Amino acid sequence: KLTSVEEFEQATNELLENGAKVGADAWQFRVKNQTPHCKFGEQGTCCRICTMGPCRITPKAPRGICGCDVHGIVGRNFLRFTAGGSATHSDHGREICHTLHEADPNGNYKVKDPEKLIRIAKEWGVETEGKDIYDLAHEMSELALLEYGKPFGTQRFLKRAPQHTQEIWEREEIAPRAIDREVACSLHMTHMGCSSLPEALVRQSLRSGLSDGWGGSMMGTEFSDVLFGTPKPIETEANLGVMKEDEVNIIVHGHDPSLSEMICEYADDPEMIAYAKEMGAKGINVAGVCCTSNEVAMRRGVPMAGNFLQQENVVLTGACEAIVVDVQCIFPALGPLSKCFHTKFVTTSPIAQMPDAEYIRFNAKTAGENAKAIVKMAIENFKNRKPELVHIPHMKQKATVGYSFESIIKTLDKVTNSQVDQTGTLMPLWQCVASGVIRGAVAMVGCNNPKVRPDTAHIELMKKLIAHDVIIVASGCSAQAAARAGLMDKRAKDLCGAGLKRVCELADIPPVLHMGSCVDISRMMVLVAELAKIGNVNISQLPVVGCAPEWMSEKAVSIGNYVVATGIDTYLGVEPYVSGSTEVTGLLTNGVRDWVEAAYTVEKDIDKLGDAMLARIEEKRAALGV
Ligand code: BF8
Ligand code: SF4
Repeated sequence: KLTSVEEFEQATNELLENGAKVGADAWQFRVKNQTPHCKFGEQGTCCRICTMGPCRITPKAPRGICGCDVHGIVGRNFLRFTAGGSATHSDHGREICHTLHEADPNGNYKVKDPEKLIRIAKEWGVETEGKDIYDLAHEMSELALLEYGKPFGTQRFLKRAPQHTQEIWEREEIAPRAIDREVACSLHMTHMGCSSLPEALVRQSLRSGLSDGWGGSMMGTEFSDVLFGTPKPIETEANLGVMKEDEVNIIVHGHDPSLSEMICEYADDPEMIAYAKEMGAKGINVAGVCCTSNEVAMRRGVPMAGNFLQQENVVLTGACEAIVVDVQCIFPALGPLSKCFHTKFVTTSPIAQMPDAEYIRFNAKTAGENAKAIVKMAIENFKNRKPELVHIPHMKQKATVGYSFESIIKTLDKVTNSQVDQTGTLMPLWQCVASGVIRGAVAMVGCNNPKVRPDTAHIELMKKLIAHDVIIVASGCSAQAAARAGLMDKRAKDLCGAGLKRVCELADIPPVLHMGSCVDISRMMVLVAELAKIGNVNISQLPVVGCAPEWMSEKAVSIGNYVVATGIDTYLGVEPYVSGSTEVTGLLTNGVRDWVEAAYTVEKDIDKLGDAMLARIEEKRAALGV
């Protein structure tokens, strides 16, 4: 039985009551103070990139002081928004490359998947024969870091795309060069007195997005796998019920597995467990929030406490000894909120420093000591719990996660039958799609957002799609919504149409496959690229679409841009701030199709959004003649 959104909300309400006892604030209250939002902001029609302004476009004032029209202003804002996301994902990728540089057989970070490292090295034309794996790791990390600033050429991983896609990127001049260059170029283009032509701004938005998806994020994913292991199917649990009343609860939150992996290592350390027992707890329980949770769930089966909009809830349980964060999607609210309880709010990165936190600066060289200090701090905090404030909603679901591209291939080999002799490829998946047993696939991704009843869009859309024999690959907070609802439990096959149900049974998979964190949307890019190759079609011909029904962050727009630029139609349930310009809106929802064979659809009505995706999938099938 699925857990319903009503049940999620009931649990949240109980937690808000718990918080009221200690005067805790929460996003549910702050939303009220911020509504209605500024119309200029919502439509993207305010410009504040120079101090002649800020300029706001109205019917009476159709141009800024410099003469820029609304299309230029909206386009520039959109490009800056994208560049923020590309920079963020790619800088996460860069941190991973630095961690790879620290890899040492006797140090904190090891090479857990040497085969994958060798595979990528060969792909990049690096000599591997007779080389020590750690020497190779260091060499590869240096090459990877050069992808951020090399003066010439485009991203190395673009070659993974089908020839046709690569030709489009060349033809349209959107093949991303050095990653930092695309971000800097975007900021340059949007400086006062540079680009105000919507076509130019949207084109650069696509290129900047591509530098993320096929550059920084892809390196983030690939080298995380090299360091921490490539995910394989693994059992875990999801929702707040994974927190334990009688154990030290450490919540890891953020994105970079370099931190969370170390915390998990030390939480498993017998010495630490003994210490926790000495302090009166039965043990140490690590659970996750946001993408870092996806990272450790995919590789270790660490339970998922919740997604973005549940981050305050973990503290509101009164049972969180420490919430340890690195970068991205962390509410600054966690500082003051933790002070209402006994919780330690631990920041660890110079990139994300916040008031009312304990700052333990984490870096690759001292990672072991840092992690140990944090785990110890949490253990020693157990005694400060106020039993009268402990309230853990007993609600959780089982989930099978860990579907990296590699493990999807392995899983598919199980459904291989006599007609399909190509094991180790996506041929079985292609045949399921071509025969219509599976109608298509939807990549469900992105955040949740108070503008949409949280998690409803994710869950309702997934239920609708699987009932129509559409398989789901999910990542980020969307994946966590699915897991908390129970859609990653293999038994969710009973909610599928007959075709998808059969595939779930044969392959022994849930109908919603967890592919990881948001940087791991790069795994989905590899998946569609390989599927197109094996089907001998273009990516844009596949009955596949992307969907971010509750997105909120700049990163999500960067993702949207690379997904569209890869030839995949993308459906949004929240408006990117572009409605103020007919030209920019026209380009994004239609015009870019002439460049990259795909475009955006924005639809706030969730039911209509689902229908639109299903219709698109069927259109693609009809065009393919399957
Ligand atoms: O990168 S889905 S709220 S946690 S931005 Fe953030 Fe959105 Fe969650 Fe991960 Ni992605
Ligand atoms: Fe106004 Fe132009 Fe300056 Fe923007 S760049 S704030 S539109 S004067």
